[in-house]
Amino acid sequence: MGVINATPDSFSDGGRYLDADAAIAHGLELRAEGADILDVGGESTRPGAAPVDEAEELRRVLPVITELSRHAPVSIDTRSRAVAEAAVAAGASIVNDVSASLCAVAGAAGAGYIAVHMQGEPSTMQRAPRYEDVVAEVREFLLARADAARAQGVGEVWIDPGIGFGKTLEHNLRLLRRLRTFVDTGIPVAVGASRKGFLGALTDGAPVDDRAEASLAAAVWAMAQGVDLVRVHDVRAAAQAARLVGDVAA
Ligand code: HH2
Repeated sequence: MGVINATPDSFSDGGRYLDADAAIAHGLELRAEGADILDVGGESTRPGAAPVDEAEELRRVLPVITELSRHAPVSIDTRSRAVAEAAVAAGASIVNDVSASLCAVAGAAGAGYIAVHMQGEPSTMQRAPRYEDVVAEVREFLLARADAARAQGVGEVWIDPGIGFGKTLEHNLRLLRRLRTFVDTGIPVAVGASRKGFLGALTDGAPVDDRAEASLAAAVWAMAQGVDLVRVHDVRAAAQAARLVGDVAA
């Protein structure tokens, strides 16, 4: 899955694809590089990000989804019911939901659904994330959301532990270390670690545009644990790695 952030403030590429033509061109490039799904978002959910007005979010994503869905499967990355509904009407075939609350939209539209775990809200989630047992709690939450999605008639469901969404470095590492716990549920698993802050912390402070190798390592780790979907900014390298991991694991 290749990331297209049509936002002014995303943590890694904010402002680069706010213009619809630039976002579409970037999406086509990611498709050519090997992305199976193009993930379009119009609201940054980075730690500390402020929520975006729905009308503005719609204005950012709809032209991009309308065009890109003619070329590839598109997911809408949103926390807003209205945006998810409009996006699937415009051609998105998957609802990628970091709020884990929009499965009814996916069910009604016959779309796929990605339930992501987040503790708290983006504006405050990194202040003091706390768990008794992060792996068990995230697993239990995601199983319940997958059940809810199926009850709403969703056919294609993924669960995503939500790396960086209300998690310390240690929480992120535990979730990555124990990805098999999620894979063993039998539900397809998605992981998004690309360029995230914990990779900076693990690489002596590499800035966000210098985390490509660490991001690739995280994606390869996830794929080798049996994860079905990796959400990445740098598709070319991840697609090559996916082919290699797929052949080795076959
Ligand atoms: N992470 C981000 C956004 N959407 N979706 C899923 N399924 N999993 C993730 O880990 C995930 C996600 C945050 O990354 P990004 O879109 O690059 O940044 P921003 O939220 O600043 O736009």
